Amino acid sequence: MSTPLAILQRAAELREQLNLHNYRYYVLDDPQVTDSEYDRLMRELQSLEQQFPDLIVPDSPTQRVGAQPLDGFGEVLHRMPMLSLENAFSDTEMVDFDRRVRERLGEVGEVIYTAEPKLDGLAISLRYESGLLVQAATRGDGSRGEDVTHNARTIPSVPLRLLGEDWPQVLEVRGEIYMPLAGFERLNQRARVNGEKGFANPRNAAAGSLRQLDPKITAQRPLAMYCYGFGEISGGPLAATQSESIRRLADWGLRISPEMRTVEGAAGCLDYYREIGKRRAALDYEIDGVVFKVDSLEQQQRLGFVSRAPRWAIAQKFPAQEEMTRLLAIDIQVGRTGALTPVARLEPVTVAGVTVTNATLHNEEEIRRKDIRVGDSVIIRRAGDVIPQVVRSIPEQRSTDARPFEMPQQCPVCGADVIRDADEAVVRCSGGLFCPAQRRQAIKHFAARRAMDIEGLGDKLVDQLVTLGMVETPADLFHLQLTALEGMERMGRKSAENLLAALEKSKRTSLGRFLFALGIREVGEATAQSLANHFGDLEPIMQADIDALLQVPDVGPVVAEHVFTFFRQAHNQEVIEALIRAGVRWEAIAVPDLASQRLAGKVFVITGTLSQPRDEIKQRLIALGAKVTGSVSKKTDYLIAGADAGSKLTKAETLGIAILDESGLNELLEE
Ligand code: JCF
Repeated sequence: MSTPLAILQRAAELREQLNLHNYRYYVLDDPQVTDSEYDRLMRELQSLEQQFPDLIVPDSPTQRVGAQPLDGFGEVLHRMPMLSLENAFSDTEMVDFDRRVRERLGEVGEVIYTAEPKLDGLAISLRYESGLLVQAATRGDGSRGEDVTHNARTIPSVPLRLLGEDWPQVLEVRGEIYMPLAGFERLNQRARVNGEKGFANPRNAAAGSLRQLDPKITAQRPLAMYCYGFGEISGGPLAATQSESIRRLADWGLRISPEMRTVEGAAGCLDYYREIGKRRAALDYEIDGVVFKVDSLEQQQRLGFVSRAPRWAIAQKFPAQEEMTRLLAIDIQVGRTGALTPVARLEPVTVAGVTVTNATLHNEEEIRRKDIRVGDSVIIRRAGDVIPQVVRSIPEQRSTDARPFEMPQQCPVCGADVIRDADEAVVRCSGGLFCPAQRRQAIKHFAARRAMDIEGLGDKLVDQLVTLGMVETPADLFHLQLTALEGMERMGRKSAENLLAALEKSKRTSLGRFLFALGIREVGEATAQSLANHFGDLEPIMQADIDALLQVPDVGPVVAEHVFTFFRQAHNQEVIEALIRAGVRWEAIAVPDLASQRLAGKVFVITGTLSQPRDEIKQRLIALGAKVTGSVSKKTDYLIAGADAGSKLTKAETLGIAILDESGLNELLEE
């Protein structure tokens, strides 16, 4: 059976549209259609190709993943070698490079360079013949690489067919395959969930993903490509300059760096280097420097090569973000909620210009996963302003007696037992506010700007006050005396007076701030405000049971439990009372009197799929005085049952509870 003409035409149309949408999305980052529209077109093409298999062509967007895994990689001979770059590790080396270029060219004026970030991925060469991708190869040793065509085809920013028609018959494009940071994080996250090790860095992840025998695996990896150079081109160069040649690639649907610029002379290069350096942390990919190339191809030709590196290009490297040092000890820090965090103490090492002596290790699980032991040689990474991290250890250099790390069973600060949260990787000190470490943090939190806003009571001062035993609970702050404060280190009469004035001023606060300042677990600013608005004053919050707390917008079972438990502790009740006696006060918030409302005392359960969000229905019922709970019991008055209601509906039926569907609910609400 031959394929009807109309079908042939439709398939061609779909291929063209899909290729264009793909280009808009992955290359230009500027999609024209929604994902669902794209999916719809793709499904239509797939279904046509299934009915009429002779429609399938190699550059069909349905054909990115090949059918069979390979047995091994073939070898590719690069007809034009894939070059490497000379490095400059300082401004001086960059300036020297520019001087050598001008001397060789006999140039009196400034040289124009193209500038671009140097991606930390792996180099690849794509070969297009008659506009079709026929081969993709890794760099290898520059002369011979590996054939990774089947995998390169799965990368959405690699066109299977070039756009337009003014491309040369043979076009070899060189560029970098990399893994965007967001995708790298997601990939490693998933690996961790599956109990796998994950990749050490995005570069390894990109290389590991491209060198897969099964293209189905590569297809699932978030890879992307930027083009920056050329191999064989039939008919000669594409333009007179590097920058113009690269721009032509963009017209054919190839992806080029939006950061590419042309700059003038060494000064222009150094400006660019600094600008990219500043923005480095904000880029969605890792770079290890900046590449400068003489822009004029005629000048490039005259400069030529030394061995495998062109004399017309240089990579100016950024200072390394990773260094090796020794892990001297793993200390434990105790946070405000008692969480024990391991901290790496390091032999001092300079990373990207800053001396690093501490690094985070997150938690016990992470230390185990990375197999980090005291005494190990470790790789430290410091990127942008983030806290330095221990990336990995080098177990090969480990002494045989190094023991795996174990969390202490007792809090290193107060000696209380350590407990492991049931569903968390976190271990906590059970000492509560009797633990000096937690007390210190609790007081810092209490004084913070968004909490009680006690101006001038910074972390250092809190540390001193707690160490000297002058403050044990937040309430003690309000009994500090001028004479005692004056006698403290780095505290004069004036600052002592200012602190007392700030303490006095902070006493007049709001219920929301006060609740937040108490530092109840999982109660952030928004939840604190929500509790305040719902209950109006402190007393009803302290009295509320779990059910009552669950009526508050955004309060779920975990938060309700923390709030309930907090106010049951005698210690917390005492501190609150002491604070109020010291003069801490707020205006009560007017709340509607639910007891007089139409649905006062009625208990509702909501189940199944409804046309409005469940939380919205819940809030409307609560506003009418009702209580909304999570499970059906004898106390339930009404079950609101949407579509596909399950066990709750059955239970309500057996208990003989009134059941309302959505229209019944609407009637009730509008009554
Ligand atoms: O981004 C890169 N890693 C990169 C590598 C950029 C370039 O323009 C390059 C390169 C390696 C060699 N250019 C050459 C000639």
